[in-house]
Amino acid sequence: MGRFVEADPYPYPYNGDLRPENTVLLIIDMQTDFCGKGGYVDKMGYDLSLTRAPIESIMRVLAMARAEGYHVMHTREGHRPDLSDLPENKRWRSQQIGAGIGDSGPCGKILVRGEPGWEIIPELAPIPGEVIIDKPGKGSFYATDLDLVLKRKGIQNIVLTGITTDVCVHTTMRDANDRGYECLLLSDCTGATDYGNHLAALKMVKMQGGVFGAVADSKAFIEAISQ
Ligand code: C5J
Repeated sequence: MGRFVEADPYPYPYNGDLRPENTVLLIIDMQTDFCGKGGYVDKMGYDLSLTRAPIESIMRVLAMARAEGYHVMHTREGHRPDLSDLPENKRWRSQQIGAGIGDSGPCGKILVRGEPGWEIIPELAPIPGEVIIDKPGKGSFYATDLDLVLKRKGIQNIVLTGITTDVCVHTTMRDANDRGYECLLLSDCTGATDYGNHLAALKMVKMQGGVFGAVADSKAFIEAISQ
């Protein structure tokens, strides 16, 4: 029989083995720096409504995942206060667009661990028992213990949400897929700094029979896990 989410281009997961024990809701970088006033994305001059768009849908999915006993994990992009883990070229590029990583801004030092802008927004704050992964890069596996934690918990399915669709969410999804995890991206639970890039990122997943996994919306996911 199995349990499936109505998804594109195939019902997810491929084997119908969708259970709280083997599935994680991964919420990527829902930090003030990426969707709050005065944060990194705001300083770069992008439209915050695009990166704030998924907040309500993620809140609904999160509430259901918690109620049904699914694993929940959060990531935060950020650097050590001494910037010793910040590549020089990443810093230089951020300075060119007026949002230098490590520079002081309205929400403290941009993308620096412990600063107000680096915190996860209150609406989606982790609760005790939920794993938080601190990452210096765009992908959630690079220089973190995410893979170890997933393996220790016996997780096979990763349901991806958060921001931004085309950068941290995509990098994480591609890497997770290469590692053999079965991935689902929730289209209304993610957003990008450019709407065209958001749509393109969703489309890329669905090529080649689901080259990185599948795409569904939050309604389909909630329906599947609340059956
Ligand atoms: C970016 C992210 N866009 N969380 N980070 O720099 O996608």
